[in-house]
Amino acid sequence: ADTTVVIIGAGPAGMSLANFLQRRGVSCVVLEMRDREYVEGRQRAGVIDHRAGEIFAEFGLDGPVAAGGPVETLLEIRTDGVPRLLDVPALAGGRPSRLVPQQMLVQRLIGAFLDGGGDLRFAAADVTPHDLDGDRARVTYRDTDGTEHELTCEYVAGCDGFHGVSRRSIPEGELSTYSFDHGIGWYTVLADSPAPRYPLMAVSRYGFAAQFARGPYASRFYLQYQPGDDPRQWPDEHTWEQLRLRLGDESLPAGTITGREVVEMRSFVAEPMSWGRMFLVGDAAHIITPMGAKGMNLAIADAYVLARAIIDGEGLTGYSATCLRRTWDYQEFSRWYAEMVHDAGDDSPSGAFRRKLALARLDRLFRSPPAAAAFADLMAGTEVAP
Ligand code: RFL
Repeated sequence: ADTTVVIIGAGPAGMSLANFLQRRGVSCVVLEMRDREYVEGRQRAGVIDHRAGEIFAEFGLDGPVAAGGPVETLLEIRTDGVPRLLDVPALAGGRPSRLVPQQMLVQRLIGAFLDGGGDLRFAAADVTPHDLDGDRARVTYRDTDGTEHELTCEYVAGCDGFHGVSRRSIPEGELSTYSFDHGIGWYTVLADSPAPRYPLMAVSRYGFAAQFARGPYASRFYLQYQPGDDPRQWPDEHTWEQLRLRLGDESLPAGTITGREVVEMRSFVAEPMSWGRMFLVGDAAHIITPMGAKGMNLAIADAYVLARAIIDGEGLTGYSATCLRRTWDYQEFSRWYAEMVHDAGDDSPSGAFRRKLALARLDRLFRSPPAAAAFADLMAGTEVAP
């Protein structure tokens, strides 16, 4: 074969896997349909959890990848403007997460892989896997000149996100899919506004809002919106007004908004996560809501399980079951978290009842050490036995 693993997609999943394999001398080629500038500029997630940090450290990538990322300390939960602080790393037994914006993580992973002599081909068009159930798989693509190329390999790692080609290349009927619409509208803006002192989640009768640091002078805000509303039509002044109400902070300065996006609060899982020589990794196999910040961390954890199985040569039969166990654990966590903070701003009679439940759930985190520890454990990221 031309290489051991063809990796489709150079996001967090694909570039983590590529670096793990490279560090253990397993050959791979990465095919990415976009150009480098695009891939390195895509802003999304911002936190690598403690477990992901351990994984990078195991491959000597802690410094090159996670360096400089401030350690997360307290989490602020503000209820109707009243702040309370939760020491999540301490509650998790001293396991802090780290602030590393996704585009910085991807930039660093690409840099480390190329510095190590890695083979990464950008602008690869029409990437198509073939012979996934044969003795050897093939992947074809076209370069920018339109020239067709073919790579033979032992394994194909489908790291091409939810809309990629990998999952679609598995014959229909071989996968069971599960999807869920959480029925919550979420609007996110990226703004040049000072980072909050602590990651901040605010629950109020005006709805949910959150603010997270994306570097020292940038923040990502999230705002819940009512079904039927279209926040993309909101004037920026309305967004700031809503943020001030929900965060209970009249003096919140209005910065320049540099990005606006409606986030689908949607979950999706495909089972199994492999078929023949194709292994789905990250968003190609599952989508999770941003509540709990697990999307990118799941991608890194999947990449780790696949890399270990290939490096150790112990067979790949357990890959899917191991990854799915963690995926469902995190899906449940994310749903629980979303219910806890989104039911507080609905004034219908059943909404008023759910608001009380939501506040009780939040309150439990501050009253019950076991409840707080369970929450913190999931925030830090869990290891699952195969
Ligand atoms: P990605 O990042 O989508 O990367 C897939 C790569 O594959 C390429 N590709 C192809 N290449 C070749 N041929 C094809 N046919 C291809 N099709 C696609 C794409 O160009 C791309 O480079 O998937 P990956 O690597 O699995 O990583 C997953 C994460 O990106 C995702 O889970 C997170 O961004 C989700 N997410 C968050 N996760 C967190 O852990 N914490 C967060 O706070 C968080 N916030 C977020 C988020 C996602 C968001 N959006 C918009 C989806 C906030 C937002 C707004």
